[in-house]
Amino acid sequence: TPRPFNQLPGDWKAGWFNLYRFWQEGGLHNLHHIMARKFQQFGPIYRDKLGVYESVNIITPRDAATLFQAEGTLPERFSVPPWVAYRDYRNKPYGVLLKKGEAWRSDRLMLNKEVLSPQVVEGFVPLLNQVGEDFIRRARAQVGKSGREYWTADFTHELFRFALESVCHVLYGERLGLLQDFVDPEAQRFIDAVTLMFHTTSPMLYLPPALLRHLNAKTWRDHVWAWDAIFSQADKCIHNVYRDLRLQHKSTTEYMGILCSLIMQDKLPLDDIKASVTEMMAGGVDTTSMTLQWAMFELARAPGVQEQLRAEVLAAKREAAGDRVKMLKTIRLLKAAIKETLRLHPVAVTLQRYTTQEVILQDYRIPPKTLVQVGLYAMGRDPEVFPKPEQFIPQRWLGADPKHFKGLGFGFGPRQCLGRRIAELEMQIFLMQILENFKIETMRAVEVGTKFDLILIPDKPIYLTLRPL
Ligand code: HEM
Ligand code: 2DC
Repeated sequence: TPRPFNQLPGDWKAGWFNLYRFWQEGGLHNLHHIMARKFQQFGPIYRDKLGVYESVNIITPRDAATLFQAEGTLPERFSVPPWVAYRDYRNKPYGVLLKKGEAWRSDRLMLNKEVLSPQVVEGFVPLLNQVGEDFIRRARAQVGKSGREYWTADFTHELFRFALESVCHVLYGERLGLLQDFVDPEAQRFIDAVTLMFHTTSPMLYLPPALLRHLNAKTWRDHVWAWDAIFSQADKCIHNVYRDLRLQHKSTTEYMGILCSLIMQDKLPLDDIKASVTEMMAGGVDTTSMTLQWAMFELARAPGVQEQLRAEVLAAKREAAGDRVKMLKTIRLLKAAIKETLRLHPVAVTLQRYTTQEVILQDYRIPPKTLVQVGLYAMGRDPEVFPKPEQFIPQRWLGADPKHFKGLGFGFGPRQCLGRRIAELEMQIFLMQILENFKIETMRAVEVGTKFDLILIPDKPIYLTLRPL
């Protein structure tokens, strides 16, 4: 018979002490390492408590499968307290990110049709392709300016602008012009606000929202400033589209973007549309840009793999006569390389679900309403799950071994990442274009680690070189 819940291993009895030690050890930026260490210490399941939040942590694909297969139709994840506290403080509506129950489900089903469904998603390809082409043009201009045959830089900010330009093109059907020499200071402010919002979330992650609202600490004030900037900029973009639509400045023949479709469908109240579109605009900056940066870094360190990908892309291009939609159907290795990047460098350190019924994990009975976390970072680097985990081997995703509940970078099921298809297409198209035009290089000796800043990011700047082929 399965073992009782209270026999789970772990040092969960001292929640506040844990939180204190966490601060002391600089754990704030090392959540992923601390989790990996606890799996080493306690085995594949442990119980934990930080501040007021208790959780059960798992690492095997098998347990992840058990958890997700029992999640039901209204899955709930850990809802980030400072994000909730901000919306309550400013009286802002929740979007799908923070909604629960039926309210979440009805919004999410409407959004899925416009953001995830295969027919609609195909329409994003030309929009994302255009932004990618501008990045290539800009990179060539930078090579020209450098007076050398290449462009070496820390691409963080270039990629932030690329990512925001991309997500806004599909959301609003309009270009912001972030890949030109002159960058609108308001758009730049938005980018900085999203980074600051993530950065100020992590120190407040395990404090209860009620406490947060009474806190007048600098972190909270910065956090409020950041969300204010995010909401006001998104509001301007949304308002512009709304106005153009009413004045019929928009042609109705071509695809006009996600927001237009949502407004014209008229099935969601405008406030709910605005809340979720704002979340998508903010969610579309650091996520794809950091993943692309890691992907280029890994490809630079594995020139053999890079050549294989380039060969695949060039062959696909010849076969499809340059048609991107057709190309996207044949670039299996490139898609695997993105999965491999997210294995080593997941954006989310964990996936979480509240159980709704009893589940058995590692032969322990987990009661309903327990927060269970899948240690995504730890799983990606566990040699039991991925042999030679430290090596970047996209082919492992194409082989015969089972991939069951291993590729979880975007989460799972009805609550998985809403921006998944946008993110995947954006990254596939970007990498195709880079591989067609440039060789990616880096100084091989430099080791780059990972830092938890709510999302996982590089712990030092990554310098990459783009060299025209
Ligand atoms: C949720 C990852 C890009 C918007 C999530 C979740 C993960 C994730 C792991 C939680 C899923 C779960 O609990 O099962 C990523 C990664 C990205 C990315 C790895 C890029 C490499 C984006 C983009 C957008 C976006 C581009 C916006 C267009 C969202 C939203 C949610 C979400 C709104 C909450 C969905 C809900 O609760 O219904 N993402 N994301 N993400 N993501 Fe992403
Ligand atoms: C952070 O312990 C660590 O995709 C916590 O685009 C558990 C946790 C809960 C929710 C996760 C969060 C972590 C990391 C960032 C995620 C978030 C859900 C969505 C969000 C993974 C793992 C993200 C980055 C969204 C953000 C949209 C937002 C800017 C409006």
